[in-house]
Amino acid sequence: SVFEYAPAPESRSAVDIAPAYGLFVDGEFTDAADGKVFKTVAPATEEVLSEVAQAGEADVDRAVRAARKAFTGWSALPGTERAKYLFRIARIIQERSRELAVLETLDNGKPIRETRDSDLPLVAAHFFYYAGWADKLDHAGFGANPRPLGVAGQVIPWNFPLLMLAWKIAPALATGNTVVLKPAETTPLSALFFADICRQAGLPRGVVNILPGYGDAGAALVAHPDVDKVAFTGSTAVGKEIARTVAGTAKKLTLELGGKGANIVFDDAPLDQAVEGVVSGIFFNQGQVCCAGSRLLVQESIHDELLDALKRRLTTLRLGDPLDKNTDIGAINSAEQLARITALADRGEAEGAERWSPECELPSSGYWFAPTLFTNVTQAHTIARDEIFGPVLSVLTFRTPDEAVAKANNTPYGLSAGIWTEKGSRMLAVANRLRAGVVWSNTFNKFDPASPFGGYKESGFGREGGRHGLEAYLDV
Ligand code: TXE
Repeated sequence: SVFEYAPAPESRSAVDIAPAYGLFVDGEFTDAADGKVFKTVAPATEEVLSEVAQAGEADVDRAVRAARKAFTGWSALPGTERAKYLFRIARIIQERSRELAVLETLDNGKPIRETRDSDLPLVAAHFFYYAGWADKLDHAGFGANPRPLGVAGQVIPWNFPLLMLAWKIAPALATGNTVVLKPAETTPLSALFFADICRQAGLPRGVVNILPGYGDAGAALVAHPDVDKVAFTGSTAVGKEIARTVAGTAKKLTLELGGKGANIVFDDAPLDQAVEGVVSGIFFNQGQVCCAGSRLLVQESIHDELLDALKRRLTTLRLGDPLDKNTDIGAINSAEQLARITALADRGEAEGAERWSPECELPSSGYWFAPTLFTNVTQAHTIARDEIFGPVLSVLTFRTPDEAVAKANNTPYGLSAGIWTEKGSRMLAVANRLRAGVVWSNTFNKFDPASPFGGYKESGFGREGGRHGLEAYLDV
């Protein structure tokens, strides 16, 4: 790994952030048509990192036109040629991964260990994986000569800025589509660095366009009449709004929305391993993960033993400077998100659940929330139902596998679940009855670009990753 000899803390100077950035349209960085800009802030310190052009409707129109113009040439390229660009992009991401990891940690607030060891390797892996498909689409099981859809309008969130970009852009380009992507307003920087990487890779102009901005730019993109395909990852509320916008058109749509994942621990589970999985399930990226294991379902007979072990483990977590490679818990991404988490946790307490956090000192500036456990939680509690999207775990109990399945499925969401047991038969029987797009067993948060990811129920539809991820960008 290129990070093996990185010092702790990782150096802020590993990345050169310009004081201002433009939109990336038709291969050039440009101002917004109305000249608007917004500031992006490091959530760990509230330091202003840069001033970024803010896209509006006119910019969306300009970017979509650039993508449409580029589509003719890009879609006509042989797959082997598109693959070369994607391989090149993947290699540049690897070469620049230290810089990108530091950048992502600064703009998002998550620990460098995560950006360095999870996000960036997965981002590169995603481009490598889809590069491999670009010249094999005839063999993907969709019939001969499947066609790209055209211009893809993509809107992504702030929790995995570069990884969500990779999930969206790699399959779109591999299949011959062109892209207009809007990153989230709190994390625009890595997408703009990616724009620079596209230039470095010699990607033809207009194939990828990046429009930093707010929800209004996202809404304009989704509604643009010349966008053929919409891909969204974000809140369920906005996802439903987008579904309504798209409903009256011929656009294709995939949605990856919220979750309320259950981590189910049976009495025969390898306990230490389960504790690690439960901790990673909810505290990875401060719990700001759509597939977080935010509900712990523990078999009643081992409740006390597991909770004791869990609390002991939580007291060892290190919260603080995200650039320090020993840090486990970084900052919450924004003041708004911190307010949402705080309100839901307070509600848990008000509704009678028992709150516990390890002793930990929160830094005086930035957005921070201590790892939090709630016990005595019932299914009626708000914290057992609503997505918190923060480092807050709700603990419920069960007695039988049937009860575990019923409770795990008792949510409008259906994105992820985890099962901890030594019994293979039980694992398979339970997994098959869970209404969740991904079920992990004796592990959690494992990702592979070859594995499709996506939700059941209100967690959305369509799959990203794997061969299935190609289908979302093809007419078959
Ligand atoms: O989401 P939004 P927010 C959940 C999580 C979190 C909550 C709110 O529970 O607490 O959503 O987060 C763009 N048309 N998830 O407010 O608003 C917006 O600019 C088109 C789960 O950040 O959905 C950003 O780029 N686009 C989740 C993106 O949508 C619009 C990840 C996501 O922002 C828009 C994030 C509109 N009308 C939050 N309004 C997951 N599934 O992983 C906003 N946007």
